[in-house]
Amino acid sequence: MSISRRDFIKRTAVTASSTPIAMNTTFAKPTGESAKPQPGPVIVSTWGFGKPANEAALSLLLRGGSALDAVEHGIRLVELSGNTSVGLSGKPNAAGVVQLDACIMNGPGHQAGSVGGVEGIAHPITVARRVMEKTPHVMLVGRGARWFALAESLESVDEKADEARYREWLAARAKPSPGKGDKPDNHDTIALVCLGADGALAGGCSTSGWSGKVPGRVGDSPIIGSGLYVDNGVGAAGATGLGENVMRYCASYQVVENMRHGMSPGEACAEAIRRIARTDPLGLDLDINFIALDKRGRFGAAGTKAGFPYSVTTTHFSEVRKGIGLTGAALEKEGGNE
Ligand code: SD4
Repeated sequence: MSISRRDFIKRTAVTASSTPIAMNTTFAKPTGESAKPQPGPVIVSTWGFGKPANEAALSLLLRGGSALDAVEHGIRLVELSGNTSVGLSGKPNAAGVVQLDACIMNGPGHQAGSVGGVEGIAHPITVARRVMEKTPHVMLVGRGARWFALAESLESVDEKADEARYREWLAARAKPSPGKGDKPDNHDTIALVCLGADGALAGGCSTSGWSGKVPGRVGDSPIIGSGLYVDNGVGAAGATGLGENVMRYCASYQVVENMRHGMSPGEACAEAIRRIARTDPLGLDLDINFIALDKRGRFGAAGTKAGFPYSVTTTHFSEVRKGIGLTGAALEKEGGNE
C-alpha cells in the first residue's frame, strides 16, 4: 500500500523520537580533533543531529553488526527523524518534489553504491547499499533509482498524494528556481563514518540537498570522492555544506589523501579547505565542512565557519564537538614557481 509523504512523515517522526538511545551525554568542546587515538569502534558524523545516529550505529556494532551495517543503521535513523534536510521530510526542489541523494562505501573490498535524485523512497541509504550489493553498478539516478528501489520492495510513498502541498510550495516561491550566485535557504547532510573493532572502515551520507534546487540537480553527497570517501588502509571522510563547492574539488578524496600523506584527521580536513580556498574565487566564503576518521581511530573536523558541530561516539563517550574553523585571516597565498 502506498501512503502520502505527509502521512509517512507524521508516522515516522513519532517512531524515531521514541527510539531508545543508550547514551545521552552532550558536551560541546572547542576542539577540532581527538587528543589521542581511540581503538575502534569509533563513529563520527556531521552536525549535532548525528549523535543519535552514531549511538544507534554503535549499538548495532555491539550486537555484532559490521561497520557497514552500523553506517546504514545510523543513517536510517536520521532519514526517519523528521529532519528538514534528510529523508522524505527534507525540503522539496523548485518543482515541489523532494529528490534525495545518498551513498555508501565499504572499506573492505572498496565497494560503493549511490543514488541521485530519487523520489518517494524512505531510505535512500538502503537503496545505495542495494545498488552496491545487488547490481554491477555504482550509481543509479532519478526514475531508474526509484524503479530499482520498488523492485527491491523498499519502503515508498505515493508522491501524487502530495500534489496540493506542492502547489502551495510553488505558489509561495518568489522565483521558480535558483539562478547563478543564489544560495539555498536550507540544506544539511548526515555524513557518517565508522571504524569497527575489527579495523573495517565504512561510511555513508544522505540528504535532500539544496532546498528549492533546480529539478534534477544532484549534489556532492552521492558522488564518491566528493561527499564521501573511504580507503580501508587509510581512513574515511565525509562532507556537508554547499555541494557545488565540494564536488568541483573531489574534496572528501582529498581529505583521505591528506591523511595518507601523514596529516591528522582534523588537519587533513583543514588543509583540504585551504587548498580549495586558494583556487576558488570565493576564497573561504564557500560554506563547506568535513569530518574525518583515520585507521587508528583518530578523528577530526573542519569548516569554513567557526564551530562546525560534529558528533563522535565510542564505547567510552558520545558527544558533540566543534571542528576547526578556518577564517580569511588564515588563508595563505598560492605559491609561485620560484
Ligand atoms: C548538497 N552537500 O546537496 C549537500 C547539502 C549539505 O549542508 O550538506 N548541506 O549540496
